[in-house]
Amino acid sequence: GYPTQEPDSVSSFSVDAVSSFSVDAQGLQKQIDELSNFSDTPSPSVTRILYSKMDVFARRYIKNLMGLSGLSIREDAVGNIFGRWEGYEPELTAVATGSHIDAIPYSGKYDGVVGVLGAIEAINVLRRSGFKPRRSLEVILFTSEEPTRFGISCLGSRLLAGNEALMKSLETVVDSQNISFFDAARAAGYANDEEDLPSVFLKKGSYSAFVELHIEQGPILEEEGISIGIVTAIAAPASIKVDFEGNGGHAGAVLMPNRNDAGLAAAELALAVEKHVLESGSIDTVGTVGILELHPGAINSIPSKSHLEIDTRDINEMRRNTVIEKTHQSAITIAKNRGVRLSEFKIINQDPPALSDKSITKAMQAASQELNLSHKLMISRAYHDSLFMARISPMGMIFIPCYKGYSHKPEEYASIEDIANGVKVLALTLTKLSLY
Ligand code: HGY
Ligand code: MN
Ligand code: MN
Ligand code: MN
Repeated sequence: GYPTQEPDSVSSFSVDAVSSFSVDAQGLQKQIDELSNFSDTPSPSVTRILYSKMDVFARRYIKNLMGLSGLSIREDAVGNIFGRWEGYEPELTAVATGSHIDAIPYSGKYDGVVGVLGAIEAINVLRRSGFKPRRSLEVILFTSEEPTRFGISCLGSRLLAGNEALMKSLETVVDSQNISFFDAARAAGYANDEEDLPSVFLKKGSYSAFVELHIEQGPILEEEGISIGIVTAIAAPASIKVDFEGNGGHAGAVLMPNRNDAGLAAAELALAVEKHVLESGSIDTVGTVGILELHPGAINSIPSKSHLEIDTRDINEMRRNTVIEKTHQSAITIAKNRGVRLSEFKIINQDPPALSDKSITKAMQAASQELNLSHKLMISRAYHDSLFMARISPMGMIFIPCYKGYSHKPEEYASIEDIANGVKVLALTLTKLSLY
């Protein structure tokens, strides 16, 4: 890994370069605003779903900016986009940075975007400062970090990290309109069929480091008035899909003893998730039911089917797995007591946490110091593409404050000053990782 005390080639560059770092804050703000217009819902909300028309337009917008920054562009079969600045020792493994631009329904315009537009601006800052990369630098736009369309989070980075099971599941997965993954990918100009997928896998050691700039999506930095968060670990996410089935029937005519209400079974399970999370005894255990659908969805018809999706996480993998096991037990008990059928209890993903690479967090601390920016070590409770890049490369993340920690809603906001600070720390960190 990166040496803890910097070789003089690095420290000499970074000390005097810092003064010449200039972020085009106005231009960056304009890009953030323009990109947010590629949305299926009205401003200030952003909705940008994998392979939708808006997603394709936004991808074009980013590729254009990458081109203007002199990056050579390649796209893989699922639409991960790589913009490369060749270093003067191109045979060395490259340093990569990036994030995502897809946005869940009615969300904001900074989640992910700050780490893509900010990475491209970091390249521009380095070019303006006369920096020459030793290791090539690569900006990555990851396909579909959000689970919205096919229920799979970090689809692009999971494949880059070589997830065979995911590759298999893409052959059969369909979205809520019954469109298959490959029909959607083909329509956006990407993969035709499963033969195209293995080429997405990156070999271990493809990168000497991967770093991601992202809004904190929590309130700590803003509350403590700290400019930069340096992530030490990313919490372990899991998602579960559950279906209950009952007889349904007339909401007036069927007497209570004769009912097996799939909707109430789902409601009881949702509260059981909360109970099992709170039983963990740790503030780091979280869980919610973000999707709850009732069929037929008529006020005077007893739900004959219910579909719920559970998101539970913890920085401690064992505690998170205990919540999953207890939830599964509760689902079985609730189904028995209510005479409904538990027709599906499917764990979609149950991922371990990821630890940041110590040498990268040290480089980030040095960069923040040299830029005179207050900073602190912290964990990420949200997951990111970094969680999967950590499986094939040393990883680190830079956080910037966001308004009241709001995220995944239109009120999401980060000031251009905070974004510019993040861009400078990213740029300086990239020089350190590229020069050693
Ligand atoms: O849900 C998450 O943690 C990420 O923001 N998609
Ligand atoms: Mn998100
Ligand atoms: Mn994100
Ligand atoms: Mn289902």
